[in-house]
Amino acid sequence: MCDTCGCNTPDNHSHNEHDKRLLELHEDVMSSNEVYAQQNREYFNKQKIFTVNLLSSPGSGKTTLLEKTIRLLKNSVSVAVIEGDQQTELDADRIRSAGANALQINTGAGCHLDAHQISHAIKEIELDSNSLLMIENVGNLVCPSMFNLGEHFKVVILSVTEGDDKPLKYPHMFHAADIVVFNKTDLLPYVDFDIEKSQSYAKQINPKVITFELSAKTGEGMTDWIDWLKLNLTNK
Ligand SMILES: Nc1nc2c(ncn2[C@@H]2O[C@H](COP(=O)(O)OP(=O)(O)OP(=O)(O)O)[C@@H](O)[C@H]2O)c(=O)[nH]1
Ligand SMILES: [Mg+2]
Repeated sequence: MCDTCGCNTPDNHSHNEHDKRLLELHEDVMSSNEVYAQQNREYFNKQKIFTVNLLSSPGSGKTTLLEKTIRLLKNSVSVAVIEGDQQTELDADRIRSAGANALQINTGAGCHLDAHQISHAIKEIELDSNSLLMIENVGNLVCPSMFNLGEHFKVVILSVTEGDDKPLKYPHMFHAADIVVFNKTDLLPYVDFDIEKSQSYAKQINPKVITFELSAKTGEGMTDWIDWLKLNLTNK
């Protein structure tokens, strides 16, 4: 083993060579992910399955937003959820209780879902044509942004307890976002979070981003989010 970097190549290897190998490996992983993502997207388009990928830090309210969305939509559209967590089936159980079909992926040490995992999951879970598929990614604002799953939109959820500076501090995530949902607005009176400032930071990173403000807990502001989903479902 190399004493300098700890890799399994002989200890006299050049570190330029080592860096080059790491770069090649990274490119292989990303290009293989893109192939699966493209296949997933073709499947979603063919079956008219509108697919959103929900990303956020742990606890910002992804599952709560999914539960509320399912309860509001399940009588008019077929909804399924793929849940990504390092461990447990807890979120998938919550989704089933809300009335939707759910499949849990446990990533173990992995910090994100990838398109290959989704390609297996969509074979396992029963998806109807003309339906809505929501994917809850593993909670963190870093790695999930790098992996395209074949989804139509990436939705980043930022809760008002996290600090309004997050778009500037995690620019890759907010650059990848199509939508930013500001959640837990019921807590605004109790925290120092300037929504307008945070929106302007998100638009500074990504001028095309669409934003919603809501409380998944009280339901306030949910109408705009639900209308946006319905509009995209009918356009599929
Ligand atoms: N006050 C308030 N609490 C909320 C809201 N949305 C979610 N919560 C609470 O925030 C906590 C975390 O919510 P979850 O929905 O589990 O968050 P998550 O993003 O799915 O968490 P992970 O899957 O662990 O990343 C729970 O205690 C929720 O009840 C909201 O709009 N307002
Ligand atoms: Mg969750």
